Amino acid sequence: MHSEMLFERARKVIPGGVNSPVRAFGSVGMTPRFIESAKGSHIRDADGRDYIDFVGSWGPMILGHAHPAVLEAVEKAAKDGLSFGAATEREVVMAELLCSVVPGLQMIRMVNSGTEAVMSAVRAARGFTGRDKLIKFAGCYHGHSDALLVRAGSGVMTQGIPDSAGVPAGCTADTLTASFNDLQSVEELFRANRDQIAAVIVEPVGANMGVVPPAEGFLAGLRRLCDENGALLIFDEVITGFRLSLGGAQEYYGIRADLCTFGKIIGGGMPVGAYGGRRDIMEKIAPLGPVYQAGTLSGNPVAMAAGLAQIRILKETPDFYKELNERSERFFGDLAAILKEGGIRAVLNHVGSLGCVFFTDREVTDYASAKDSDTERFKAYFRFMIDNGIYIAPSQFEAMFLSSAHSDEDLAVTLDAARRFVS
Ligand code: KE4
Repeated sequence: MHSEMLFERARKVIPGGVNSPVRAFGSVGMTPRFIESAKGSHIRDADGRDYIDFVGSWGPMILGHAHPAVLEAVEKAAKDGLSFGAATEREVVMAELLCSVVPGLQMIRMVNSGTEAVMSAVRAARGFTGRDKLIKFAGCYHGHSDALLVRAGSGVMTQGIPDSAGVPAGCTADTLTASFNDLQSVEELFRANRDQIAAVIVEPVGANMGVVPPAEGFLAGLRRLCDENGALLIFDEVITGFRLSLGGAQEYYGIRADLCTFGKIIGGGMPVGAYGGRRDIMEKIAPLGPVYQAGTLSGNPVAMAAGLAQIRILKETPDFYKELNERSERFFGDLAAILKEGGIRAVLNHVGSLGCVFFTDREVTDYASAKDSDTERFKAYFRFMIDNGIYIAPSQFEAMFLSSAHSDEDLAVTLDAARRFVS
C-alpha cells in the first residue's frame, strides 16, 4: 500500500509520521490513509481508493472539497501575489462580512489557526479584565496553547495540571476546570475564586469529546454567571462557527458571548483563524491597545479569498442551513435507528450537521460519560466503515461533519454500510 510506504518514510522525518496527532490513526490501530485528492464529498487515498468523507478536514469543508467557486477565488488571488505583510482590501471585506452576520461581533482580528484565535482571545480577556484565572470544561479542546493544555485538577486542587510535557505548571495554574453541562461546578469555581476569573471559555457544542450538545439552560446559565461575577464569556466557535448557522452558536442558541473564536470554515480550507467580539474589549488589542498579538501571515490574501468565497455562498444560498441541518437530522436519526434495530448499545448525539456515535447505553452529556463509552467497539466500527469506503474520524472523541456536497446516495450507501456492520 502506498499509504504504508509513505507512513514508513514519514515516521523517519515527522514526529509520528503526521503533522497533527489525530491523523496517525493511533486510537484505531491502523495505518493512516495518505490522501491524494478530494472533490465534493469524496476523498481519494494514495492507493487510489475512494471514500465518502465525513471528516471534511475536521470541519472546513461544509460545501465539500474543491468547490469551484473557492478554487477560482484562490487562483485569482494567487495571481496577484501570495502574501504582502501589509493591509489589503480583502481583510476589510472579510472583517465587515463576519461582523455583519455574527451576532455581537463588532470588531475582529484574523490569525492563522484556531489555537492562535483562542490564545489571543484569552489574552484579550485577561488584558481587559485585569484578572488572570480562566474556567474551561473537561473534554473541551481549544487548541494547543499552554494555558489551555490542562487536565482537570484533582478533586481538591481546582488548579489545572498540565496535560502535556513541556508545559510549566505556572502556565496552567490559573486554568480551572469545570464539568460540561454542570452549572454548579462553575458556580463553585466562581465562589472559590471571587473577582479573580477573567473568563469562561466553552465550546457551545462539545465536539472534541465526541459531540455533546449543551443541556437546556446551560449556555444561558454561563451567561448569567459571567454577568454576576464580572467575567467574560468566550464561545470557542472554531467548529460551531458557520457550522450550525450563519451566525454560529450565538445565533443558533440565542446566547450572546463577549468574545468568540473562529477557524476552519472561515478559511475555506486555507489556514485561517479569527477572534473578536465587543468593541470595548477588542480595542485593547495592539496597535490600538496594550494587549499584544501579531502574525506574519494573518489576513493572508489568498486565504481571505478562499474564506470569502465560501462564506458568501453560505450567506447567499437560500435556506442553506435549514436544508443541511434537516438532512443531517434525518441521517443521524436513521443511523441511530439502524444501530438500535441491530441491537447495538449505542447513543447518537448530534446538533445540526455535527454528530457522532458513542457505543454506550447511557446518555453522553459530559466528558466522564463520553469516556465511559466502548472505544474497542468504536475501533471495530471505524475499521468496518473505512474498509467499506466510509471515512469517519479515526477517534471516538471527534465528530462527523456533513456537508452540502453529501448526496442522498452518499448517505444511503453510508447507512447501508452501518446496516451491514450491525448484521
Ligand atoms: P487549530 O489550531 O487546530 O486550527 O484549532 C484548534 C481548535 C480550537 N477550538 C476547537 C473547538 C477545535 O475543535 C480546534 C481544533 N479541532 C481539531 C479537531 N477536533 C483539529 C484536528 C487536529 O487537531 O488535527
